[in-house]
Amino acid sequence: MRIAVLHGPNLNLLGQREPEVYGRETLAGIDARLYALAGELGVQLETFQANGEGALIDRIHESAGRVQGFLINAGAYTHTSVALLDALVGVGRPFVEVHLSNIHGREEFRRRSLLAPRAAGIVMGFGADSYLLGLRGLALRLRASARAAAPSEEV
Ligand code: CA2
Repeated sequence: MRIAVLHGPNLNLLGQREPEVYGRETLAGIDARLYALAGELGVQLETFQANGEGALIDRIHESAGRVQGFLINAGAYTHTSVALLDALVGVGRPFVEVHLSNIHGREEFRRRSLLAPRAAGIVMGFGADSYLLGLRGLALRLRASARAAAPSEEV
């Protein structure tokens, strides 16, 4: 089982700015924790960060053939990008949406996620742990789907 982790705009700044909102952990630190957990779960992982919407969409298209699902923090595109939603839905792989902060406890414009209605699940408000919880949830979901599709095989 292989999962792609996608980090959206400005998340490369993690740990350097706004620690009171987003914590002190760097993106590299989060990725390292995700790789460690993926090892425990027996999942293969790839991670990617981009500030541009097009780069994220290209990555979704390009990686969809080799991964079974996506774990995505789309950053501010969560609230604005129909194109990103279309890409995720278009490739036909389940995705889990994650956020460091609780977007419902912040400004009005952050409370709506365009991705949420099509997400397999959403985890928010636990800082970097949101990613780890989201990865566990996605791996469980993918494993259950694989078992349902091929009950006698080891998945
Ligand atoms: O809480 C989250 O994970 C967000 O997806 C983070 C986005 C924000 O636009 C969403 O509403 C909620 C922002 C990511 C920007 O990250 C920064 C990190 C450090 C310094 C500046 C920005």
